[in-house]
Amino acid sequence: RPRVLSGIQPTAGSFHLGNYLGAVRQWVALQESHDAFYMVVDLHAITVPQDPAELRANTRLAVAQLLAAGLDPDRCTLFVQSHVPEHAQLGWVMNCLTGFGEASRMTQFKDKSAKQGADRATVGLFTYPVLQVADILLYQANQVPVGEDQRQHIELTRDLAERFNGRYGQTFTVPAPYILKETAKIFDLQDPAVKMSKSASTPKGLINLLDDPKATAKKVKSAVTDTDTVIRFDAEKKPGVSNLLTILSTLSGSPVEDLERRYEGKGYGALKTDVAEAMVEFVTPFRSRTQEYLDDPETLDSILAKGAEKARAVAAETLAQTYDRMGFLPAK
Ligand code: AQP
Repeated sequence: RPRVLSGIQPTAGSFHLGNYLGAVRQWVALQESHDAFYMVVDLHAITVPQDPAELRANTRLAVAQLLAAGLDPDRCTLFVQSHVPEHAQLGWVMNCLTGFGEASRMTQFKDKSAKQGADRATVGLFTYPVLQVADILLYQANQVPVGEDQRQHIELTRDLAERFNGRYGQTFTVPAPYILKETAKIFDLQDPAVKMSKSASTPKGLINLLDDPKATAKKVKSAVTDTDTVIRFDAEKKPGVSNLLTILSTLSGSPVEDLERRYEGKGYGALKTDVAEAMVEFVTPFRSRTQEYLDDPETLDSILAKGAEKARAVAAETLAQTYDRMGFLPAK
């Protein structure tokens, strides 16, 4: 079975709809056909300041949401990044292989550091994409299921894998991004020109999966559309309507063309009502399943312990081979 690897941050509060449709939904599907490794990336979370108690709670919350979304620990390896020390170890090796200019060209860093102010952004935030390279290469992943915003980081991963292989001999699998066109980028409901994001979106434009379903329905109903009246997919001219069509199509399983036909002659109100309904139908059981996992921290921790053990077996082998290729003396 080909291998996939991906990660998600332990965000305060909840995953948002972009995280779910852009990434986690694919993770659930891929565990059936792939040897799948998924992790909560707490090492990445500390690139911005974190309160320790909150980080701990948010890490459990992230795991609970992944299980509620449908990850099955018998079908995939689910773990927490800091439980596998090889991430930080290979991260250092990759740092030493990355050009400063190369890292400086990462657009996510440019955006995020600009928002935080250059003096407040940490070196960790700067080298975050390089740690991500290590995350992927440790598992010899063939594919990386992510949203469009991660494409540049996967490109960097490919470059560094090829560079290392060229310099020291074939060591790493060169991974490909796995980005579904339809859901590669879910947009802010209030500003459909920008991606839905936990840090950039306005509260009204961001759908958090664990919000009260009534609030979610309200946000959908006040989504920004356009002054036209036709319900048609056109990402450039009708970004708001197209975003709603994408959301409904993915949640309901109906192709966008079928939806266009269904709403012929109908107004935006009808579309919004149905998107709101589909959202409520999805988030209601998601919320209760998440709560069930949170109420049982022992089960959660034992899932993570098993996941870490499986992940470490793979990661340790890759790291040992990497160290050896580079000329580090073996520890006797
Ligand atoms: N709007 C989106 N559309 C499609 N995919 C998205 N992803 C994030 N936003 C969208 C994908 O979700 C996965 C996890 O991303 P993350 O760990 O970076 O989560 P996050 O930090 O909560 O995501 P944000 O909101 O994008 O963070 P900020 O505000 O920091 O920019 C990834 O595969 C990502 O592509």
